[in-house]
Amino acid sequence: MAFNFFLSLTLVISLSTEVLPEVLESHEYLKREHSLIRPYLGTGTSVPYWDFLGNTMVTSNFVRLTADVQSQKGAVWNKVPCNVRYWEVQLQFKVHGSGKDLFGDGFAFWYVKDPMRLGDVFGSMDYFNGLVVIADTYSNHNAAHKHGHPYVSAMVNNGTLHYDHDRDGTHTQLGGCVSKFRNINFDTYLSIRYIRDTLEVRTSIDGGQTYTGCFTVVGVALPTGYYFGVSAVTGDLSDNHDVIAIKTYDLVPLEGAEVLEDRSHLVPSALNFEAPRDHVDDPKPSMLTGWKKIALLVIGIAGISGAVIIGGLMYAKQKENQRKRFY
Ligand SMILES: [Ca+2]
Repeated sequence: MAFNFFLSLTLVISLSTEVLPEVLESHEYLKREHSLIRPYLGTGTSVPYWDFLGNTMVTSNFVRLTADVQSQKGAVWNKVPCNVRYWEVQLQFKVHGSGKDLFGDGFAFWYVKDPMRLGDVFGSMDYFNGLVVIADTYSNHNAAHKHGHPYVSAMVNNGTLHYDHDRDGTHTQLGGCVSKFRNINFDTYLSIRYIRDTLEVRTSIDGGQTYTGCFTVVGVALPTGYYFGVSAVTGDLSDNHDVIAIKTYDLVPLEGAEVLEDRSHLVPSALNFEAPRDHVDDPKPSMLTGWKKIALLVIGIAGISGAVIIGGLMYAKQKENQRKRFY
């Protein structure tokens, strides 16, 4: 009996361990219409579901957004708007070039309202509506950062924010991590997962089959109906920015009220920006002239004296009260 009880208890425990919800709490389905997989070319010379812009070149093994050549811009854009509510995009990429110390500028993954716009943010449009995840290989403002490069970060925009290249977007980023993905022989991946207003970005760059967390941000609102894309840019510095594959998964929550929610009219927003990183502005000249400093000093001394006097009075009063209590 006792043994049976113990056995069933163990069973219950092990069962409950098994049915504990995983982090994902969803089924995953590959969405072919949002994926870019070898062989890229369909019948003829077109690539099903995808458009290309700028210097982009399609080969049989990779889609090269920029070559290791100065002043290039390229992008690949999904033709089909994403009406999947919650998704994960696994981007297999390769950034490589001849530069040992100097290389750039990087690439960006997009989920935006307006696709197919060449521009100044890693090859695509500034003041965008939606999400960008940036893999920035060149530090424009090294003194400003406590971190190294390459650096992966995210920004959500409702069309009003400017991406500040000179500061590597540090004041609009939601989160970020250093990721040494450049010029390595392993397959390198970036996973961008958006489920239940949470954005999770992970990387896989060490040849293992697993992802490592880069950052997670809660309170991110993104509508359905936007477009996926990847763009890249070179300037004075350059690199090959290659996309090997884009695999998009539909994350279907197993339960929850959001299943019925219409998210097509959401305005992109994020609850929290990361606290601005230390950045070195030119020091502002002191606005306090001589007499103002003296006035402040006087006020300060008066304040401190006042506090000491009041403190002393309170202490005396307290002592008196204690005496009253004891006698
Ligand atoms: Ca940069």
